[in-house]
Amino acid sequence: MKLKTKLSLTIASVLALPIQASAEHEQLPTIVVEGSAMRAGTFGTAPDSSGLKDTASLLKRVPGANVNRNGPLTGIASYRGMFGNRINISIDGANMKEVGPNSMDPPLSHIPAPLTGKLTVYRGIAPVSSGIETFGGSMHAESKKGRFAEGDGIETSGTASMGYGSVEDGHYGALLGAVANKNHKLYLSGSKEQGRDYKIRNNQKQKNTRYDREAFTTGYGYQREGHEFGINYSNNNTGNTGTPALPMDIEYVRGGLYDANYSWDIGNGYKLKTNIFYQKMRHLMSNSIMRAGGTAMMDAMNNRTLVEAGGVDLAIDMPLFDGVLTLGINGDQSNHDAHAEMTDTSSRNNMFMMNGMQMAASGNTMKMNFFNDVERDRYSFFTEWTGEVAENLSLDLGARYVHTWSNAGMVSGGMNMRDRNGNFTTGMTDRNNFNAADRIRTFNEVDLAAVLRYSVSSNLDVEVGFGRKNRAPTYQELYLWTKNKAVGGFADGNTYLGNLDLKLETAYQFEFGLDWHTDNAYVAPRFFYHYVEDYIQGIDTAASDASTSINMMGIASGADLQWSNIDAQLFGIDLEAGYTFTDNLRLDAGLNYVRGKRVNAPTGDRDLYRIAPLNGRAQVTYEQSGWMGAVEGVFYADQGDVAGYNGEQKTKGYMLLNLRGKYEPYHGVVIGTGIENVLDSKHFDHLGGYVNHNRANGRVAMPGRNIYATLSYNW
Ligand SMILES: [Cu+2]
Repeated sequence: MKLKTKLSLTIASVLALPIQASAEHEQLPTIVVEGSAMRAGTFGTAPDSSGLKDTASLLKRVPGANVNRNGPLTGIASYRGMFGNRINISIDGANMKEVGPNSMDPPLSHIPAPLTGKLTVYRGIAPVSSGIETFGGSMHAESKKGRFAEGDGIETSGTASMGYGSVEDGHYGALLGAVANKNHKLYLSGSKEQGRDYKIRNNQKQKNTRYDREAFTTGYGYQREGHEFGINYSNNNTGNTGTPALPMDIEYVRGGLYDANYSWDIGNGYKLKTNIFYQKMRHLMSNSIMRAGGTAMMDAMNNRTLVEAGGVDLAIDMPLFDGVLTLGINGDQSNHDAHAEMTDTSSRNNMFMMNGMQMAASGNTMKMNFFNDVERDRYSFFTEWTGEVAENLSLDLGARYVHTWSNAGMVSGGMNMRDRNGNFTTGMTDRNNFNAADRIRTFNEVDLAAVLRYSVSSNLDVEVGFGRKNRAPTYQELYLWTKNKAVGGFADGNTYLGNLDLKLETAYQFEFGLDWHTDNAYVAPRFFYHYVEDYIQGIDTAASDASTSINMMGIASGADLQWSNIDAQLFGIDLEAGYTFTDNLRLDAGLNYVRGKRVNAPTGDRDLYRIAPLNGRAQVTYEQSGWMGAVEGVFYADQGDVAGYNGEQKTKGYMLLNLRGKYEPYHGVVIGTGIENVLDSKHFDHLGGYVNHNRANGRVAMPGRNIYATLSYNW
């Protein structure tokens, strides 16, 4: 495709060579933004230190993207106001499922940053080929896997990295080694990260932010003229790790992902790609490892969860007209279980008892399965054509069909409430209703995407895109049978009730982008407008009021909200710009704005929840062969456009100053250092949650000043 070649050539000429050279010795994942003007490495050369452990943190540097941070390792990807399940994320080609019903382990947390090789984000309307439901965007992370040998002999390659951050007294270390010849490759890696509660300002600490994780990956690769095969395993063992924005913390997340892929370049433009994965993970969360759960202050609570999932992808490329036609099928299946235990140790929560009396002095344990035998299966096929329709005019056209089937088993347990006479109620209304209901749900979706790119001149490209994307409700949104806070990391401080009557969401998307670039400057704004039919959001309903209504003394204690369908629109702009002053000195900047509103709201409460305020960043980089230094300013505006329905709190704007440096004393050895939040000021991230999932506690504060140092060696 002529246009694409031209584009990449332009990008290469904008790129100063030292950036490219240093990128290959980067201890960090390379950020690739598909369909974007973002110059490789512009921001990636000096990411913040949290990006050294958590891949999701890197999204803050991607135009339009951000992170909903519920904990140090719990970063939920957000793109243009959409987040969680609305974004398709794959890890090594697998559409991984979370084991935590409250997204304590979002997919990007599976492989730690030091072992992540590449993070790809599709800018604008994601192609249908990039995943099963690419409703709000699509992202792919790939783990590092070493290299095949270039010569005839056996070669080794690898990476070793370590780092320290003062703000949480945190450290990490990672080692990957590969031995390979031209055809075979074996690799093995391991990593460890650990840190304490981070400091805010003046040595105050933010509770429940310590972390502890070990990971390892191993795999084998084979390649021969036209054939490439790989089989990989990645294991995550997260130990006691805080999630301050959620009601509990992580005791552990353990388990692994197996994936195998094969691609065959048949010739004459024909290509075959296949991928298969299997995943099994276990998780335990509780409120007694970092909080007062299990004491007279707070009843003990824990939740044991399990996920088992697998999937298959197959795609064939073939030439058609002046382009490539891709036909593909995808399918995956996941099974979820969550069994909670609550032990009555406190008279403060009034969790079990009535009249302020404790149920049993010794503590009474109640068991309950929130999700039992939940299964969700997706079957999908797609076709996509990418090619040139006229001189300097390229077109991507795609269509995808998805069939989703889900079911949930019978549940047991529930609030052992006593009735007015002091007898335990046996017939919990919520449970009985749920068990009596038909719980099988199916959804059929047709996604369409059309993106037109026109190269007006050697300096200006224009992109126009239209899309229709769908998302079926999650199992949590459908099957949360009694009021609870396990809602996919929503972290708004409310309790929710699921809804078996949910319809799927349909978004109509429009995109308009300009990319102006010369040899030493670029400006690339993107405008977008999304209209979402049946957007799923919490509403105060009769059912939510009635949930767990059998309470003591006949006082209603319903769920705050129930998942329901409304209509919504999201629109905004994200922009990236830069200027190269000399071969050594350049400026890069980004600006993001998104507004999300309910359509036809019955009251004045229109704003959607967890939308990042207007924000931007600018970085001046001085780079010479061997070293670089950068001054970075980050700016977030006040966010006053907050959701009323769930009591979202406003946040104040802030600015951060960061200084970073990097030095390469020998080829492959990189020393990095920097100071973040130089002024040690105290701020609140609008996309963070509330301390202990309680709005009365206010928001989780962001880290104070952090001095960090890293060392890496790549060979
Ligand atoms: Cu959890």
